[in-house]
Amino acid sequence: VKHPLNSKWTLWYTKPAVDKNESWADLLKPIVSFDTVEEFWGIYHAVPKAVDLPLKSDYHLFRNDIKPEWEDTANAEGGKWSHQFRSKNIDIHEIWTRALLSVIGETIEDDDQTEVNGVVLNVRRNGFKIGLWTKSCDIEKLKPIGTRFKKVLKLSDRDTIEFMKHNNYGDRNAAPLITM
Ligand code: M7G
Repeated sequence: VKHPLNSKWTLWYTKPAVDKNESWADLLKPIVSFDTVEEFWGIYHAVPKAVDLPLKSDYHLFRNDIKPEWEDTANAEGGKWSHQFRSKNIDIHEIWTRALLSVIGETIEDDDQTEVNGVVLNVRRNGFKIGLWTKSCDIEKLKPIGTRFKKVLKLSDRDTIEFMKHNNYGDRNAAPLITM
């Protein structure tokens, strides 16, 4: 017996660029799609753990046929909640697993919502970053999702998450829409 998820999900991977000529689109590839709990665990055990990924790589898990890009129509009006883990003293494997489960199990959002489009892990020199991508920038919807996201990431009271709209990405002076 297989246990269906509410949506199909696709895992994408961004490999680190080896030279400057490689574009974002050349580096980003879908790996595998699934729509049951059992398929999720099979894939989870088959792919490299977060701790074993190279610097400058990303994992992206996105709903249905949404691409993990600002340009996708499902993302264009939205943004992301994100947190950068500056401490090396975290179990990123466990935290990333919790993030994946909260997204595919939809415990990160209310039952009547599909506000969350996907979740992204960035492996960077200054620490791991996890982003939760949403369909809208509706503050009333984003706040409860953000509260749950902080719990999923096991953040302390001192830690914050920021919500940035995608449409001001690249603008160094842009302020977060919400910090909490
Ligand atoms: P990042 O991986 O989101 O952040 O973006 P970080 O490496 O600063 O932590 C890195 C770069 O990847 C951006 O400056 C863009 O060149 C490219 N990039 C990232 N995203 C998410 C997109 C996207 O959605 N669309 C396009 N066209 N480029 C992107």
